[in-house]
Amino acid sequence: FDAVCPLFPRESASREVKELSGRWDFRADKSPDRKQGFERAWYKSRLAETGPVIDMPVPASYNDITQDPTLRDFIGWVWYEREVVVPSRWVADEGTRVVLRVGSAHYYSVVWVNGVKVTEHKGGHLPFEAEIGSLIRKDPTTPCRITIAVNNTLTLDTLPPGIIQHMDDPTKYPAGFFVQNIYFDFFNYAGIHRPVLLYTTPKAYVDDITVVTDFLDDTGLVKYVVSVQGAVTAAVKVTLLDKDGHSVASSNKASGLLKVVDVKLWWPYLMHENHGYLYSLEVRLMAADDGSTDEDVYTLPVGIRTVRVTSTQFLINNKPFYFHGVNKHEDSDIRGKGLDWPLIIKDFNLLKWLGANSFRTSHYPYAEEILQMCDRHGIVVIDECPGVGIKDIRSFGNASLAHHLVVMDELVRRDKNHPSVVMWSVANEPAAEMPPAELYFKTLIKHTKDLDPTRPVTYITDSNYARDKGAPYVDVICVNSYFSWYHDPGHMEVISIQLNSQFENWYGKYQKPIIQSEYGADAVPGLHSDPPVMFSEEYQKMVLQNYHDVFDQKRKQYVVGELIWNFADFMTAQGITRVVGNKKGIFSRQRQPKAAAFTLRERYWRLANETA
Ligand code: GCB
Repeated sequence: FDAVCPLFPRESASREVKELSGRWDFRADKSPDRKQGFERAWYKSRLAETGPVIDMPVPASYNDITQDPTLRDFIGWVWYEREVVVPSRWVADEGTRVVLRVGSAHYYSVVWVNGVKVTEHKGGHLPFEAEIGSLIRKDPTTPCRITIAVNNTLTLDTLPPGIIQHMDDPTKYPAGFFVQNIYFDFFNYAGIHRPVLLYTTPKAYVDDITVVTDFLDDTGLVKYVVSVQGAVTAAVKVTLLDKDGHSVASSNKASGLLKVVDVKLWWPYLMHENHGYLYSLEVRLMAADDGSTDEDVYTLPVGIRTVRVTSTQFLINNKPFYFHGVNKHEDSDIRGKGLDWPLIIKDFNLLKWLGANSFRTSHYPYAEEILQMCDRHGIVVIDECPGVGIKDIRSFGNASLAHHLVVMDELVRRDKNHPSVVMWSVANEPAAEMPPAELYFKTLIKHTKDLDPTRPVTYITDSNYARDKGAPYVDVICVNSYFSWYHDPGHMEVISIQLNSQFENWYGKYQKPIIQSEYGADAVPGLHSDPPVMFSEEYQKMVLQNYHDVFDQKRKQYVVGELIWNFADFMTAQGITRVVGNKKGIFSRQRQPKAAAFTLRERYWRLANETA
């Protein structure tokens, strides 16, 4: 299968994009073993010819779209299909590459065009694509039929891992009954979550660009490498433009170093008036002299900044950076994990209202569109892979590790050029005290550093500092703790003691900077109690305040950040500790503030003013 082009599909003078968002035909394969679609080759003709179909929006999770409880909790293959009219000039011109790209589909996908399999992909949060020009040219008069089968089953070797449990006792369960067990705390939404599109490039095209930035006094340094496909000789011209479109540096080489005088650095939100300053790197692949290939143009946003970690600090542009931000989810009513622009922009407005300067992409890579917003607004990102819930010892096996390494390849390849991404997180709360965790994390972190030597690497731990086997390999210690919630529920008086010991123990053992990567408490919106009791808005607010007192002592030493769990309430599997989902949001799922949001807002703006 084709490798994925790492470049986000953008329109240019040489490239066109056709979005396939909207209504698709859909059917869940409810046969007992879920294999009927493959056995009867549903991809060979129109889906509506092999059985009933329903309307399904793309992008969106399918779970909350209908009134059918068996679709909400469905496990197995679902089938999507739509026909698209391909512009005749794309078909007519043999020199045009036509690429079908899926932003993400959860979890395993197989794609056919006019009944011919063109690609498959494992993993729910990263893009995949296939060149389909020759297929659509075979029969230019019929519309192009795209079929995508998606399976949400999670096993011990998937990321995140899960396990299917068959219940065979006929006195308790109907025949063939099985459940999907998961080890993570969010609903396993499924379907085509990000846009599906067709885009074109010329036959010879810019396949990848890598930039690494630095600066010396007032001079910005942009090291770049352009990779080209389909050209015999590649004449490349690169031009770096400032925000006003003025050229500030250029070169005629496919790789090199651009120098920018009086550089405007990329700064985090609220740290500088130039927060989120972006240059544009225009890369031009010249047409061949003999006319055999056309010109290709691709423009990449570039933020010039550096990242470095010392034993007590996290430095951006050599200045100490303190993360005051949130953990998020891609989650909302009706659309589940489907990409939704109103939601994205609303969330950025709320982040800015809060005075948050950062978030972690808990617990999987977010849409590229979201990272582009972070670049523009100066929101700093800890980019997390879907390594959440690695709890079963079998998930530390060779097959799991091999897949985890591939996921890091795909993630770094996709996100390496975002100035907002300052650190990779390879996992969340793994069973890091188990013996195989040491080699697993040593290998995984080394692999990630080989892929990208410019960014620190971490994983998020809730293990005991004395027994955590991966901590020696991380650059920053990221700790989650829920004092007076999961431990000593109702006793806020323990927080200051336990949190102080937590920091002192970790720092004492490792002398690395520490981020409180999660803390918080559930609050059902509108539930009030004074004196505060658990699940009331007052209790949530007081828990945060007790944590903040300790952060204020320790941030003068080696604590470099605090990320609240969570930005907003989100859906989870059903269970006795979840009241229609996780309620640790400081905003409700509909993005209305709870009392804690105002507490945090006051604090974040104060912190921002101190460090500006
Ligand atoms: C955690 C997990 C997060 C959960 C949260 C909670 O430690 O990292 O995914 O949602 O706790 O609320 O239990």
